[in-house]
Amino acid sequence: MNNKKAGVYDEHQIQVLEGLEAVRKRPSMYIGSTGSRGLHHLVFEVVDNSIDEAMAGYCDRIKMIINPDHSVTVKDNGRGIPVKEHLQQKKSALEVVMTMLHAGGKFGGEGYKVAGGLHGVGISVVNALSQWLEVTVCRDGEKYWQRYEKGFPVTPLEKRGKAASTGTQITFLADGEIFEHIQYDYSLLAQRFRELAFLNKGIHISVEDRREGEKKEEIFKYDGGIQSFVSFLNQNKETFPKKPIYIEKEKENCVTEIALQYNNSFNETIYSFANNIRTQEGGTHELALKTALTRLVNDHARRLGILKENQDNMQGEDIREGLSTVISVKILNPQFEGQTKTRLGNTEVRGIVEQIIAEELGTLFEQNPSVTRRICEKALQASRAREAARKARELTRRKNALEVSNLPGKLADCATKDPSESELFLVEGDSAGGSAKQGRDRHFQAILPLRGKIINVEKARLDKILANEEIRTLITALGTGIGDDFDIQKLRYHKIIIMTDADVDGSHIRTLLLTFLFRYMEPLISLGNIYIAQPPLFKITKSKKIYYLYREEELDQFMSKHDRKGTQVQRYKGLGEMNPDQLWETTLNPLSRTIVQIDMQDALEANQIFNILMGDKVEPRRHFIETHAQSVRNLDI
Ligand code: 0RA
Repeated sequence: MNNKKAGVYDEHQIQVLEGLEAVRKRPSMYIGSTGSRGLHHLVFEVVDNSIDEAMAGYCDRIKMIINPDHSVTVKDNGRGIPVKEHLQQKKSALEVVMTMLHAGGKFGGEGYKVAGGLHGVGISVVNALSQWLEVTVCRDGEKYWQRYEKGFPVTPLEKRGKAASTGTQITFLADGEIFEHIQYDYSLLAQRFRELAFLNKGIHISVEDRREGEKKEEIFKYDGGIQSFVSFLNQNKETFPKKPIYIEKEKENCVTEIALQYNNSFNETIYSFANNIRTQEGGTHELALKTALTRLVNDHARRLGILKENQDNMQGEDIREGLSTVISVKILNPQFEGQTKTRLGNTEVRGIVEQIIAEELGTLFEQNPSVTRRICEKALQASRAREAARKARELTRRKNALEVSNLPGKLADCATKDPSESELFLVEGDSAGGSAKQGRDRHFQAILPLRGKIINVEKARLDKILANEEIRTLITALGTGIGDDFDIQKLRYHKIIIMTDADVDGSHIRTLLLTFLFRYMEPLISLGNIYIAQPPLFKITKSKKIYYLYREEELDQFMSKHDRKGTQVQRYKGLGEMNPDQLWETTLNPLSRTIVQIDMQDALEANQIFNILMGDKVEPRRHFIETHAQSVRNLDI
């Protein structure tokens, strides 16, 4: 090594040697791992320095390139790393930054810099873990260049011509002896750069992959900052207000930005950041946001008379139902705590952020009363729904506990109490229900007529689902409870047979029922307890003989085989047109009927079925039910 040959073992040299040795000996201590995460961390580390320069207001363009040889270039138009001789070290400032641990922060002093956690370890760590690294600095009209290997300079700092602008360019090749592999995941890098572009509005960040067969380039630049971030999070959803609410304020050296917008889901999404680092575990800024927002919405709800004097305050979770929020703070000395060092600990931030929300968001609320009203009303609705869901859940729990004595009046139960021989028919409409009750074998067949429309459980909260009469009746009749309370041991019928008309309405009701069962009683499907009845489409009377046909094609076949004279064809429009005897013979009697089992033996297929049945699109759902009805597995014959 150059340094050793020179024989100069001054303080700086020893520090560098010890530092670089330590980093190469225990890389995980500095970058978390030597796997994929650690590898990508190198890039983030270098880019963070450019971002720091941008946060200080000196840089608005950053470019990252994955080169064909798997080295990475990061270039910015900041001030450029200082190159003058460092008085104490007798080295250029650049070399100090590149070789000494935690040297970066010694310059500049002021400004918002990333610290703690895995970030902020400094470029020297990247340098130490690189097979080689080359840095070009444009400053004071000059272009400077230097090369390093495994952290040590292998050339002196060279002047390489004139420079009209300023900036820093660093290219490094991660050391294959240190890392498990040096294959970068473009989308992982792009995702973080998109995030950085959201968090630092106006900065132009471009990402380019120049590797063979991977060539692509993207540009991230968001003048709306985190307001654009929230729009991005809510894309493809119905939103309110149209543009996310946005506030920005600096107070006591703490820059706070908040953007929020409701969407039509019931989920809450909070992304919080401190100095561009995602604070997964939250912390003082996130806590302040939640507390202040809850207080603000409750205050306004009372002022607007939406929340009456005798009513309790709404809870935070009610106010945040369907809310997407991004909060980003930039502070001077961030303290990161918690298991993964992703919780902001700075106590002073709490008061500052609460105050900013009260003032800034408070003003916006006053200036936009219609928006404020809608937010308050939405929260109140969520609060009522939560209360109703709690009561409804309790109710179904209690009902299940009381079992048979509380069975719904509409249910015509069977005589046997042995679930393994019991069948429950879910029948569309009262008239068909009446025929089925008369036509069934009451020893083992129970009938539950379903009158109204079944609620679409995908489009409603649990409270509304459980307020649905048909659903409640069904839950009570089956005896198992739902969701987390589901207990297969309590199932009262081992065969549950859905019996609906062979028309669009019937198929709709069947779909809604299956959707409910998938969502809240999934084991019934996977264990094969659910069946679909196959009532006939046609009744043909010929020479006092009766034929039942179950499919359209069968009619043509029948007609071509038989003489039409004296042939009466009746198309059944609904189950209600059959008398009890006919219903028994065609649809109920295990010896003559056909029923289709809905099964989910193949997990993959099940997943697909789930998606089809759960999706927004009606057509694939209908198609699924129709095709399943074709692939009849006749279990009774
Ligand atoms: C130390 C001091 C100054 C700038 C930088 C470091 C700096 C580092 C990096 C790393 C990548 N890009 C960078 N840009 C700047 C301030 C120098 C001055 O006062 O002019």
